[in-house]
Amino acid sequence: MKNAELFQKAKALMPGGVSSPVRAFKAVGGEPIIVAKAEGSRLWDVENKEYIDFLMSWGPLILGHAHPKVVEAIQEQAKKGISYGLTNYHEITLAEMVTSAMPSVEMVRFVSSGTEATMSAIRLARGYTDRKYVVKFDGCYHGHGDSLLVSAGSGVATLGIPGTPGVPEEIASLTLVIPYNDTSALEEVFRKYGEEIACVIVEPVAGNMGVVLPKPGFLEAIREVTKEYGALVICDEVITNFRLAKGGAQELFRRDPDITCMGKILGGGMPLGAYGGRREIMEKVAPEGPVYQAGTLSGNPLSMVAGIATLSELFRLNPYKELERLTQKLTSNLSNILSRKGIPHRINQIASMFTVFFTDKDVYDYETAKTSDRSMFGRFFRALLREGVLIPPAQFEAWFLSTAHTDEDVDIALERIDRAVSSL
Ligand code: HOZ
Repeated sequence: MKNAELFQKAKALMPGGVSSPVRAFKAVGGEPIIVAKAEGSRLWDVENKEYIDFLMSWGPLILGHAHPKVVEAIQEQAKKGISYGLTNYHEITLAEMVTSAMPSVEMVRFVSSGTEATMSAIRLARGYTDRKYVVKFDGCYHGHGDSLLVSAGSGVATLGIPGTPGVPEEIASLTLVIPYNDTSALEEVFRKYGEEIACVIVEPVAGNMGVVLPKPGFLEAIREVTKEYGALVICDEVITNFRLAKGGAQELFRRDPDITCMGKILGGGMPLGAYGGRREIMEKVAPEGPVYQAGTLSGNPLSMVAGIATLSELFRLNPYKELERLTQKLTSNLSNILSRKGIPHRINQIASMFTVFFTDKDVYDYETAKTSDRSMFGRFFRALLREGVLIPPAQFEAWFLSTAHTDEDVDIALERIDRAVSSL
């Protein structure tokens, strides 16, 4: 089977030939690969070409592909039933793991994706405060819910889709967008709309305009101004939960959001999201309270056991220091390769996630992220792919490392990157 033939067939059957836009490799040129299998740090396409994988399914696979403990947990559970549509005891175990890892989360509701988590969290914030406005930051991406697709990052930014056809103006106008890391704009928007703002939703470390770190004082300013005006803080940790530390970005930056959205690593690669927060707020969720949200597959036992197996192994290994060392080895050598070839760049890194921007400007918000030379990124991506290194097929995303990546993987990847960059 050939990638190209299969992709032609896929295009006739699915919009763009994909189930999610960024997979079409549209912004980087060239045809996408069709995956056959993956294990550890490696992935193979249907032509049996092997890649060292730094995409890692966009973040969930902190233990690498097909980790034996996760696979075994899924297999064992599958024999006992794939879905019950009733509460299973694994939900209670995972809820205990989540609430003890993140002290700000006293109660949690499991859903099936990060998008569902953020959509539900916004509804909860509006229901709790009885207010309508949501503040979000330019270039942050919180899934594809109507209120959150305004000035969004990720595929919306990558494909340059301006507004969002399908989202009525009346709904879009309830989302107030300001630049990331801009404390004055934040204070200004609260001065103007403060009494009507339900919440501020933020990626504590942005991962969907590429990796962008919060400036000192930015997250603190969000907490202060929301407290002053009685609005809630929703921390979107779908990428950062269990990635930056056991307790996510909120542990690292000592933050106490009102609601936290989770996903990705939480489900170890199975479809799983969650939102949780202070008891008093979560008690507004049905059936305890009046804010309705439901799902036939919510709390699905396969996702639960995959999440439990992933978090158990992660907590046992506590690999954060080692992951950071390996990631720094990759980013510092990658930066040297680019510098030797005279290619302007900035690498924004935290823990085991990072983004390479082809620019000579520091990247601290979406405007500065957009100074990256995207045609260079496309050439870089394609050259890496030819050499057998898979990275996100989009500028405004993050590379991820896992515990399955070794020093040898990084050495081989750097040799391939060196060859690829020479060919640019
Ligand atoms: N940035 C997205 C998730 N955080 C990429 C995945 C997708 O859109 O398919």
